[in-house]
Amino acid sequence: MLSRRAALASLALGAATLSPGALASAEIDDLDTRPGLAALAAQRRILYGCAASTFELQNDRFVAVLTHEAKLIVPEYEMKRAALEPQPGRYAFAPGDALVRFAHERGLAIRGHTLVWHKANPPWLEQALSTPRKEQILTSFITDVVSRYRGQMHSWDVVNEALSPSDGRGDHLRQTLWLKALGSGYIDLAFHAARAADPHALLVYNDWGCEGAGPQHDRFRAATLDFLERAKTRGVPIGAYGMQGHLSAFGPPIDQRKLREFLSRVQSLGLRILITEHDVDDAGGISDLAVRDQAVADASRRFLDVVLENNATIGVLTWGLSDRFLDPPGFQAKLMGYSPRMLPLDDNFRRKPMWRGMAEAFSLRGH
Ligand code: 9MR
Repeated sequence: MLSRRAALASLALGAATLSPGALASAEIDDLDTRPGLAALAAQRRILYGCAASTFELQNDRFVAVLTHEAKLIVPEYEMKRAALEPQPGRYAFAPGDALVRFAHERGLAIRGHTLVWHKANPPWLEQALSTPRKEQILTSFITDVVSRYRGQMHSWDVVNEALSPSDGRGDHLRQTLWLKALGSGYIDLAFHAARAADPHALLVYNDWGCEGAGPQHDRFRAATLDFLERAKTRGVPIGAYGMQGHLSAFGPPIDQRKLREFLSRVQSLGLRILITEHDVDDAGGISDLAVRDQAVADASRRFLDVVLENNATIGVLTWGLSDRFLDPPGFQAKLMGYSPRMLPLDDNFRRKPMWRGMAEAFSLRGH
């Protein structure tokens, strides 16, 4: 199913062009021209980027802010299979193409998200996976999509969220339509197909579950390390571990020691580390804005300080840049009567404490 924003975006997209019109000079004057996150990160040889959508990029003022702050984008929705292949074998590339073109015109890198996931799939997929063509259903999509953008992508999230230790399997794999149809070999098939279609893009295994504190996360970290190690031993061409980095401002704080240890073990497997979807959920706290913003900033900083210590870390992406485009508030936030503030910029594109914390963390890296 299309998300609200994706549906709006496909309506708004029309001829699939995202070139913004000229900005009124008063609007430009209003924008912060001090160095953005990407410039600060670049001084430490890190990429900073964010998820973006065709819907958001209809806003000229936001485009100016985004191109100032970020050096890398990732489509929030447009390269998921539900968006790319709504009918079997009939691709809808226009929104994805528009984002790739936008990135190139603006001097930004772009990464792809995501080739194999148990969510955001077209409705026809599950039935097609019960036919003898099931393996091809997996690999031909990867071949077609990765080949189309060959040489143009910084990296691809090849497989997303395939682990779920609580599902009880020795290999830690999540029970999904892919596992059911193809067995555990689907992971290897996917990475090899992606590698064959683009020899240079960094291939990423992307997941959550290793960021947090508590026994569940200990188990997730151990499972992830075991999974990555076995995949490397089999010669699966995984180049990086993508840590999503969805945090919670008012939940248990992350355990920096455990996170540090986990990331150095990822590094010792010869993998790069990319933070792919960082944001900080501020649901559940008190409603005072300044307190919430500071709690978000503190949680982010606590996380990024550890992540940036590791020199296998090549970049940090937030899952969006401005609170303006966040999905509608969840039930809890509605009860509290406030909208979520999970990202570096507020809903008027002004820098928040989270922005300042990130800027400081980038500036301190390596010191
Ligand atoms: O933020 C995305 C939301 O707008 C989409 O409706 C949803 C389904 O496509 O995916 C969300 O992004 C998810 C990402 O693709 C994978 N990790 C979790 C993200 C947040 O839920």
